[in-house]
Amino acid sequence: MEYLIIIIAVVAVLALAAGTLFFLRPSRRGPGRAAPPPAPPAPPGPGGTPTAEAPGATAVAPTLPPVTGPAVVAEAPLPLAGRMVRLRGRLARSQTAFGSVLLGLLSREGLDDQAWEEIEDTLLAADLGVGPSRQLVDELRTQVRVEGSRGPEAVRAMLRQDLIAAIGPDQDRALHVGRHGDRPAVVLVVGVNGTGKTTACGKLARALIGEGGAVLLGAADTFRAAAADQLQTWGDRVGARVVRSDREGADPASVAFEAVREGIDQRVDTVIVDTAGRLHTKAGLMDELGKIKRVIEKRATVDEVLLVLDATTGQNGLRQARVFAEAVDVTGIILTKLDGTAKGGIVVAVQRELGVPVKLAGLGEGPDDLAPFDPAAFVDAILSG
Ligand SMILES: Nc1nc2c(ncn2[C@@H]2O[C@H](COP(=O)(O)OP(=O)(O)O)[C@@H](O)[C@H]2O)c(=O)[nH]1
Ligand SMILES: [Mg+2]
Repeated sequence: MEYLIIIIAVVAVLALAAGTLFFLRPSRRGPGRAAPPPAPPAPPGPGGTPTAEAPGATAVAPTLPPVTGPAVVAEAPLPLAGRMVRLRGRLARSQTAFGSVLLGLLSREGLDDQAWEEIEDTLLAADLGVGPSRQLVDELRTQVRVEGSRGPEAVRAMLRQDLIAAIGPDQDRALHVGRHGDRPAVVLVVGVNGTGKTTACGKLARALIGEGGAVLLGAADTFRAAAADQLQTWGDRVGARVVRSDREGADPASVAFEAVREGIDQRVDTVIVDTAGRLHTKAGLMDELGKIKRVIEKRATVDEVLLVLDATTGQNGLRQARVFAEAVDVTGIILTKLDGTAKGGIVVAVQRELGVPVKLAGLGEGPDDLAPFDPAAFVDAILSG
C-alpha cells in the first residue's frame, strides 16, 4: 500500500515537471519576433483564485496549520516579490479609463490650452491632488515643447516617466519586519474602520509566514468582539497565534503589550498589532494610539506604524488619514482597494500629504492580494489599457 502511494506521488511529480517544462519551452512559432518581455508566471486573468496561480516552486509555509489533502500546496502563499506585476490586471481593469483618456488627450494634434486643461482635469479626477496635477502638466508641457514629436509611443514613454517620477521611484518602501537581534519586529496597523486593517494584518501575516517567518497577531481592536474574531479567523487560516482579550472593551494597550510580551517569549519574528479605527474625537484617538505605542515600547520598539487607507474614499479618506498621522508617527501606508477604483492618483496625493511612502497595496479580498508597492509596475498597469 505504501509503495503504491509512493509510486503515485512520483508519477504525479514527474507529470507536473513535464508540464512545467512544456510551458517553459520557448515557442518556435514567429521567429521574426523579438523575444517577449519577461512575462509574469500567470496572466492577469479575470477573477480566479489568486492562490491557484502559485508556481510549482513556491515553498510550502512551514508554520501553516495542518490541512489534509493536496490543498496544502494550493494554499501556499505566493512570494511577496513580484506580486504587483502579477496582480496588474486588477489595477488595469479599474484604472484604464484614466490611462487611455490621458494618452488620447496627449496624442492630439496641436495641444492647445483647452487640451492641457482637460489633461489637468483628468489628473484631478484621478485624485492626484491639485499641486501634483499642476506640476505634472507643467512637466509634460515643457517636454512636448522641447521634444516636439508626439507619436503615441513617445507620448506613452513621456507620461510613464513623469507618473513614475511623481510617485517617487527612489523612496524607501522596505518593510521593517523580521527579528532584530533578540526581539521580534513590531508592526502597528492603524486607520479608519472599514479601510481594511484586519484584512491587511491577515494577508501580511500569511505572506511573512510563507517566507519562513513566525508571526503573532495582537487583537488590539477590543471595541467589538467580532473584530477579534475576524483576526482570529485569519490567524487560524494562516497559522499565526492570536493574542486577544475575552472581554469586549478591554484596554487595547494591555492587549498590545501582552501580544508583544508573548511574541518575545515565543521568539517569533514579527508581531502585528491590529487596532480600532473609531474616529470618535481626535484627542481620544491620539490618547489611545499614543498609549498603545508607549506601552509596547516598554518591551520592544515599534518598527512600523502602517496607516491603512481605502483608495476608494479619495480625498475624504485622506482627510481622515491625516488625523491618524497626527496621532502617531506613521512609517508607511497600506493603500487598499486599488482594485476597485479609478482614482489611483491618491498614491501621489497621500504620499505628499503625509510625507511617508505607500509600502503595500491591497488589490482584492483574496489572501494573496496584498503587494509591495512598485511604482513602475503600478504605472505600467495604468497605461496598459
Ligand atoms: N476589493 C478589496 N476589498 C478589500 C481590500 N482590503 C480589504 N477589503 C475588504 O474591506 C472590508 C473591510 O475590511 P476590514 O479588514 O474588516 O477593515 P478594518 O475595519 O479596517 O479592519 C472587508 O470586506 C474586506 O474584505 C482590498 O484590497 N480590495
Ligand atoms: Mg478591523
